[in-house]
Amino acid sequence: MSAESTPPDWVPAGGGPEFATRVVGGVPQPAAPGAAAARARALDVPSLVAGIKAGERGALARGITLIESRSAAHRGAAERLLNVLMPFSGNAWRIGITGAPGAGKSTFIDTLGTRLCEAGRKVAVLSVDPSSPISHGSILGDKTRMECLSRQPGAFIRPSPSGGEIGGVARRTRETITLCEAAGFEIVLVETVGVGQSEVLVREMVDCFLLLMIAGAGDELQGIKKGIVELADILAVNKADGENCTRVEATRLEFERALHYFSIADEAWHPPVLACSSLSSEGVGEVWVQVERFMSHAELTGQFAERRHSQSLSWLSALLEQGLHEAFSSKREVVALRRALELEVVAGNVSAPYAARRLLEAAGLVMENNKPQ
Ligand SMILES: Nc1nc2c(ncn2[C@@H]2O[C@H](COP(=O)(O)OP(=O)(O)OP(=O)(O)O)[C@@H](O)[C@H]2O)c(=O)[nH]1
Ligand SMILES: [Mg+2]
Repeated sequence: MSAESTPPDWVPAGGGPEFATRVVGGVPQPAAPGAAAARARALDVPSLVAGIKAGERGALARGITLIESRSAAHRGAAERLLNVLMPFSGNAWRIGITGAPGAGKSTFIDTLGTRLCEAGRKVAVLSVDPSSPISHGSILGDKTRMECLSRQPGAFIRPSPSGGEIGGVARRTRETITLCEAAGFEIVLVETVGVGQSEVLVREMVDCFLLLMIAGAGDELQGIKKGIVELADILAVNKADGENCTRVEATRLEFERALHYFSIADEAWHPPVLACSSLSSEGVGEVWVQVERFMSHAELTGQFAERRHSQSLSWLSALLEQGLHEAFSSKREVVALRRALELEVVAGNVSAPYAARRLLEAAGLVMENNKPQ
C-alpha cells in the first residue's frame, strides 16, 4: 500500500490505526457536505442498525468498519450492533470461492455477480485478503476491483483486510456476513486465496464451497492440496477460452476421474467438475446452476441446517479460544515469566509441561484439583 493511503470517510473522527481498512488517496476534492456528520455517526449503534436494516450501503460500510476495529473501546458497540442484527441475518446463500492465486476468482465473481444482479438479486462480495500486516490489505486494490459488478446498484463489494492474522480475518468475515444479510443481501460471495489455512476457515462459514482451478502443465493434482479438493462442493476449471480450451478440458477430465479417489463427505452429492471462462462468461451460468442444485440438495437432506448449526458452534469455540489466548497473553506477570521460562526450557533446565503449568497457574487458569500433589 502506498504512503498516500488514508482511512476512508466512514472511519470515525479521531480513529487511529485500529481501523485496518485504508483507501488510496484520490484527486483532492472539496469536503463532501455531511462528511463530518458521517464520522460522528460511526459509533452510534441505533442509527447504524436503522441504516443497515434499511439496506443503506454507507451504514453497512460503517458497521463493518466498527466490527473490524481492533480497539477495545469499540468492542462494546460492535457487540451490540451484532446482537441487535443477528435476528435479521441468516437468510442469504453464503458461497465461498477459493483457488490458487491468479486462478481468476475475482474475475469469476465479477462475471457471476453481474449476472445475478442483472437478474435482480442483491449480491455482497467479501474478499479475504491474505496480504501482509504492513499493508493492512488494500481496499480498491487492483486485484479486488470488480469493474462490472461495482457498477451494479444491487452489489456491495468489501475486501476484508487480514492484518496478517488468519483467525482474526475469519472472525470478522463471519460477522461481516451477518451484517450483509441484515442489510438484505441474498447472496454473499466470499473470495479467499487457496494458499493455506484461510480457505479451511472460510469453508467453516459458507453453505457452498467452490474451488476454481486452472489448467497446468504436468501432474495437475500436484498444485492443489488434496485437503482443499475434499472440501469443495463444486469444482470448475477456469480460463476455458481461446487456445486454452483443450488443456482445460483435459484438466477437467483428470479431476473428474481423480475425484473418485477422494473421500467425499456426502455420499449423495458427487461434486461436479465444470469448465468455464470468466472472461467470456461461457460456462459461468452452468456453475451457478450447479450451485442452485447443490443448495436444494443440501436443504432437502438437512445438510444445510446441519452445517449452519455446527458452524455457529465452531464460531463460538473459535472466539472462546481467541479470547482465552488474548486474556492469557495480556497478563503482565505472564509475559515476564514466559520469557524467563522459555529460556529455561530452551536450555533444558525445566520441562515444557512444567513451564506450561507454571504459566497457566500465573494466569489463574489452573484449577486447584489439577495441581500436582
Ligand atoms: N483468459 C482468461 N483469463 C482470465 C480468466 N479469468 C481471469 N483471467 C485473468 O487472470 C488474471 C488473474 O485474475 P484474477 O481474477 O485477479 O484472479 P484471482 O484468482 O482473483 O487472483 P488473486 O486474488 O490474486 O488470487 C487476470 O489477468 C485475469 O484477467 C478467464 O476466464 N480467461
Ligand atoms: Mg482476487
